Amino acid sequence: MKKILLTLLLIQSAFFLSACTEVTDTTTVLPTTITPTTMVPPTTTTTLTPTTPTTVPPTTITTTMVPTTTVPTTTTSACKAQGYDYDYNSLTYDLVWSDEFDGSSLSLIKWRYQTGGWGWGNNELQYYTDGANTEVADGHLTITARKETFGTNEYTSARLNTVQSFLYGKIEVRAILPSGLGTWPAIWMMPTYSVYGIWPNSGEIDIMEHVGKDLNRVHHVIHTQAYNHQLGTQKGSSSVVADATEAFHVYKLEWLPDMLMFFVDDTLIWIYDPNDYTNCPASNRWPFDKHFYLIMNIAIGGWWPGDPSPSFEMAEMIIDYVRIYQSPEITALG
Ligand SMILES: [Ca+2]
Repeated sequence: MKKILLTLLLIQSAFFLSACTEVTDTTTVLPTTITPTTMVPPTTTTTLTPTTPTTVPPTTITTTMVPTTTVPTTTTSACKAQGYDYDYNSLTYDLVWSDEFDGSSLSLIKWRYQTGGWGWGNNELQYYTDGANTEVADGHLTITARKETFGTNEYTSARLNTVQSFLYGKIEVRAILPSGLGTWPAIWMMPTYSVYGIWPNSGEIDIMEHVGKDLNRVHHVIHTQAYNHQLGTQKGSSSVVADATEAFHVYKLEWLPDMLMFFVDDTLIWIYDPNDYTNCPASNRWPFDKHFYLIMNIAIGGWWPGDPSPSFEMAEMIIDYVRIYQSPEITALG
């Protein structure tokens, strides 16, 4: 059953890929250099600021910023993402978590601010504040990046994490992306606990990334121990969403026990299935069997997006809702 369904999925995927213009090859995605939360520095951030950020490559910086965990980085030999027997087309889903942003303030029961201005391992320029760069009104959450001085940072913005974490499910975020050179919005997921070791060993799922210098190209990327930008082996894909910075689209992840499916609206853009690359995926290719939380942010500057233009003043990401569904059939698989 699984193989038949997978075949159907791949046919379906091929159809969508052929129907979608300008889908790129999975090996050509630009490096994704978002830094995981395990690398968040202590409150005295200056000690972790790159000493020569304009010349030190990301790999070196990231390596020097891994202070928080002692979890071994060795991987298990057990095959992952295998042995799950389910009928994809028969799965049912229940809404288990959502924020429609219908109120007048951000729910701090659902979200927490991640603050700081230390470059986040990517030479980013913004300081993430704890409320001054977000607004909830008219059914929307708006994250605003601004050119304004905050300490030693020349820009401010916000980065929000869900308090709750999740294992498998559908994650849907309906959003209008910001535009402007140097902007780097992301909707992504990081592991709650680094069970398989520090980044990238415990994984990172980038549901949506966009950089202003490549307007309207939406990226979907995963990082693992075997596949990550430090090695130049990250897996991902992208497509052009012609009005991504002007109109709402739904950026969706379907996270199954054996594959990750990335959608824009109802169009399947890419599937990550580690069995496509190896006969017995271990955690170095499939760390996605642990709980992850969702992150939404706008970074400014950094190695991938480059500097904003001198005329940059502000940019907004408008989020209509975040909805997370889980399937009892998948949950029952254990
Ligand atoms: Ca809404």
